[in-house]
Amino acid sequence: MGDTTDEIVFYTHPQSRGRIVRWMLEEVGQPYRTEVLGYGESMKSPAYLAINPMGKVPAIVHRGVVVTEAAAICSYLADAFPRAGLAPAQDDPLRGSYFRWLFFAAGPVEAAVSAKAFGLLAPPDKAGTVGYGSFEQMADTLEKAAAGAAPWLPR
Ligand SMILES: N[C@@H](CCC(=O)N[C@@H](CS)C(=O)NCC(=O)O)C(=O)O
Repeated sequence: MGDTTDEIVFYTHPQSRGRIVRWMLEEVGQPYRTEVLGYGESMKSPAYLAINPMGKVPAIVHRGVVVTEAAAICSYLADAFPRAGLAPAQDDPLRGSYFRWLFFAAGPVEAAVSAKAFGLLAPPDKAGTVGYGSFEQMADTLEKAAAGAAPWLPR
């Protein structure tokens, strides 16, 4: 930390959500340095906890700033390197749609998929209180958004 150079340092593990960021970094096309951390000790070491107090990957450090959360990192990189053309411009109304689906993936989709994997989905009478509603409602919404939407999600 404290390094304010332009170098992007990427903290990851090959079997992790770091793959999302790796893909984004490759699309951005900027050079970056990868630090592979092991699950357990090295991810929970004081040195890494100083970067991400969650002790989780992915994280990046760029110009002295830490960014964690895969979706936030992708969004940050798209804005930091606009020439890659990976996000709608600041004045493009479609930026609203871009944020909508980015946050939908990081919030309801992520939560519902994790909850389902562990058999912990909220009971139907609590659908109104959880962000994803029901798994089916989330999946149906995503499916409808993605239908015929190549190469981007629709408005
Ligand atoms: N909300 C975070 C989740 C990060 C996360 O849970 N990473 C897992 C790997 S996919 C991790 O580092 N687990 C190690 C641990 O918690 O000890 C994101 O979207 O980036």
